[in-house]
Amino acid sequence: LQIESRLRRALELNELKLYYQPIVEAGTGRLVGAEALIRWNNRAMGLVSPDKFIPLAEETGLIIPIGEWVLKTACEDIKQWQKNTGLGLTIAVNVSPRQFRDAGFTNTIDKVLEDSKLDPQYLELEITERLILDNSIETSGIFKHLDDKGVKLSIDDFGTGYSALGYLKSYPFDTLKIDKSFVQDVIESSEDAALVTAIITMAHSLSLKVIAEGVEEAPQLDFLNQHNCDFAQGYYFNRPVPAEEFSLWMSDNL
Ligand code: G
Ligand code: G
Ligand code: MN
Ligand code: NA
Repeated sequence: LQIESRLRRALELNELKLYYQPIVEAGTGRLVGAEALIRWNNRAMGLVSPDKFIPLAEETGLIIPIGEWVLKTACEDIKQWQKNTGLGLTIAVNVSPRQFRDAGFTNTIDKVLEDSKLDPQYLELEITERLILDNSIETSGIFKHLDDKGVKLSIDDFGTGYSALGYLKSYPFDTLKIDKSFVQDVIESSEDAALVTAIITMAHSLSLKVIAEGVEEAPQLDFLNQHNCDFAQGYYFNRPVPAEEFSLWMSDNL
C-alpha cells in the first residue's frame, strides 16, 4: 500500500507536525493547557487527516514510533511554554490502545519525562473508552504505573463509545472529556442538555474534572458554566494551530 510506505517515511522526512489547541477554565477563560493534535503533510498527498492515518498507524504498528515522537515533542513544547509564561500549563496527549498496551509504553513515558524535565503532573494522557474496556492484568499494571508516577489520565470522547460505566471506579482517572457531539447541540437539543448536565454531575460525584470539547459559541460556554463544567476547549477559543502560532496566540491572550 502506497500510503503505508509513505507513512513509514513520514517521521524521517519531517512530515509530521503537532498542532495545539488551548484548554481553558470554563468560568474565567484562564488558560490551563493545550491538547496536542497530530497533522501529516505529505509531499504527494497533501494534508492527510489523522482520522485516516492514525488507524493505519495502529494496524501497522507505526503508532509506536509516531506516538513516541508525539510524546517527546509535546512534552518539550509545553516545558518551553511553561518557562516562557511562568504558568503550570498541562499538555494533553492522545494515546492509542495499541500504543498504551505496548510493552515499552511505560518506559517511553518515563524516558520522555526524564529527558524533557517536565513534572509528570503536567502530562495528561487521553484514552478512549475503547481501550478501557479491556480490563486485562497488563492494562491495570500500566494504569498503576502511570498513577504512581503522577501522570494524569483522561477519558476522551466520553459518551460516544461503549457505555460500560464500571471502569470509572476501577481506574485512576482524573478527567472526563465530554465529546463534542453532545456540546454542539446543547442549546438546541433538550436531550443533549440533559445528557451534558448528567455527565457533569456524575463526573463530579466521582471526583473527576470535566472538560467540554467542541465549544464553538458563547451560549454553549454559558450553559456549561451554569452547570459547573470545569474546563472548555473548542473553536470558540482557538482552532488547533502549529506550535509557533500557539506561542503567538498565548502572548496575545495572557
Ligand atoms: O484534530 P482532529 O480532529 O483532526 O483529530 C482527529 C482524531 O485524531 C481525534 O480522534 C484525535 O484524538 C486523533 N489524534 C490526533 N492526534 C493524535 C495523536 O497524536 N495520537 C493519536 N493516537 N491520536 C491522535
Ligand atoms: O477525538 P479527540 O477529542 O482527541 O479530537 C478532537 C477533535 O476535535 C480534533 O479533531 C479537533 O480538531 C476537533 N475540534 C476541536 N475543537 C473543535 C470544535 O470547536 N468544533 C469541532 N467541530 N471540532 C473541534
Ligand atoms: Mn483528544
Ligand atoms: Na473527542
